[in-house]
Amino acid sequence: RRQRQTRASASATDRHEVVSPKRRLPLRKVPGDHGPPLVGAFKDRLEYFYGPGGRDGFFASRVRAHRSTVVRLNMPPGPFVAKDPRVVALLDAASFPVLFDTSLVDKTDLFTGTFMPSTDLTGGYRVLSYVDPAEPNHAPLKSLLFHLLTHRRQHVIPTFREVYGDLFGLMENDLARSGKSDFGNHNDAAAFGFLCQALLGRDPADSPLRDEAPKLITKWVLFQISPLLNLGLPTLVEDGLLHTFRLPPALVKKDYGRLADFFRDAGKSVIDEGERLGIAREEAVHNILFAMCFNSFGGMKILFPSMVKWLGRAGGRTHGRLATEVRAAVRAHGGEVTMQALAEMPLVKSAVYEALRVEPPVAMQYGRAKRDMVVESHDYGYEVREGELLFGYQPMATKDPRVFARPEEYVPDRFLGEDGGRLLRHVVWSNGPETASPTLQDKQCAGKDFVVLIARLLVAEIFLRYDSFDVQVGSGPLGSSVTVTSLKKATF
Ligand code: HEM
Ligand code: 243
Repeated sequence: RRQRQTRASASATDRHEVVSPKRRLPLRKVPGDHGPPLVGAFKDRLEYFYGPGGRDGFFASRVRAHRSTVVRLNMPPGPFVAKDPRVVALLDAASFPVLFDTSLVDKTDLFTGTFMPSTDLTGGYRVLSYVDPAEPNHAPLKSLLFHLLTHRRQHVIPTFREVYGDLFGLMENDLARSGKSDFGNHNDAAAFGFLCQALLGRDPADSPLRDEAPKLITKWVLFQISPLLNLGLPTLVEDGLLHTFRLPPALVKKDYGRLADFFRDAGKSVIDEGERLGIAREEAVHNILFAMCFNSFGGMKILFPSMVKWLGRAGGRTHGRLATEVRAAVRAHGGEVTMQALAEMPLVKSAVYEALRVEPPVAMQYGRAKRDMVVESHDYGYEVREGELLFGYQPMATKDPRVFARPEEYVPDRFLGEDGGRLLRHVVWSNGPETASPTLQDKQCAGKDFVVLIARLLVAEIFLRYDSFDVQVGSGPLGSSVTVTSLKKATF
């Protein structure tokens, strides 16, 4: 049977290397066990959410106990939300990328992990994020989202500058009044306004949604992923309710309807394009809604505070280098932020990649083995059977000490130069290497380039306006909560 197994090596960059005999490593059975039914899942869930080391500690303790970075364990939520919590966890940079190889793993309905939220929350449709590339609607839907992200490309930078310029104006007012300003609240409002104006040419403030969309969306997101979140409620309430049962979709139906009405109207030209691609108008509506509200708004809600946190903590010397670089590049382009000016900001680029490495905004990815195979880590090959669920915890891949020096540190210039560039393929926030682009055949994030662009725009905007700034950081259910405590206006 050895011959019929496929060997998946993660450090592999091409098909040739995947089966390269050079990488034959000693075989090892995946260590760890799932414990008895129900009890094992329950114990792992409690440790994951409420254990002393938190989520990171949960995985690190398994690696220590079994002296292995590929282990069996149960992932939350388990019963009664998920049918089967058992996974083979990939906890290093070498084994993780097997999840990107759609010839080896099936991604059907695995977007949120071991359970899929009710399609009642998405207009009755299985939206693209849950669809495997082998399904016939994957390619048309992904094409539609590429269109959504590119058809108004000339509006992205000016709209971003206008909306996020206003955000910093509001934050300056807060600071003048009370000495601090919460970034998250302002970011929620700005993110949705920016997305709709840039990608659809419509300001939600001038629609029946008024300024309510961020609240409606946040609640709707909660109804989908509450089984995965630590909301800081009393343990018995939170675990006994939110992690054990699904919240009834009927309770957000009205909110969802208002969002759908907005996109049905504001998205007309994108929906038209969907029709040309063979996508029914209603299916396009709900896919556009999901891409804008879950993927894009949800992503910005996690990534932008994370960017501000790591930049803020990086300190004055780094701020000075960034401000110098950004202002020189913008001056060289007639005082405008352009794609060309951004291309001439190597430190900004590196600082963005480094934030995406040190804190990947979406930490967990899943894929089901399509056949018996050997998953290769650095030192061992692990036998995996067809049908087993593979799970990757991305922070342990992108902070693998075998790949990255000082892995836990935010090193803004890490990716500069030739040596830095060689590390980029190990940055995998987008469900693929940073050196690759999403295609119609894979599950790499459709928004990859857009996300990197707007993160660079955020850094550029900050350092055009300010020489330096300070932050206070706390944690929230979806990423960091960041309070800005000073903004030092640009002096050069
Ligand atoms: C897929 C992360 C923004 C659209 C993914 C996946 C990840 C991810 C990890 C893979 C999920 C999986 O299959 O396991 C992020 C992060 C974002 C972001 C961290 C922001 C910070 C966006 C944006 C869009 C988008 C702006 C806009 C269209 C998608 C879509 C997929 C996807 C459509 C599924 C791709 C496919 O089916 O081939 N994203 N994303 N994402 N993302 Fe993003
Ligand atoms: O702790 C966490 O990582 C919380 C986020 C759970 C996300 C569920 C799984 C979603 C998978 C990929 C998502 C990609 C995005 O485009 C944006 C995520 C926005 C989450 C609100």
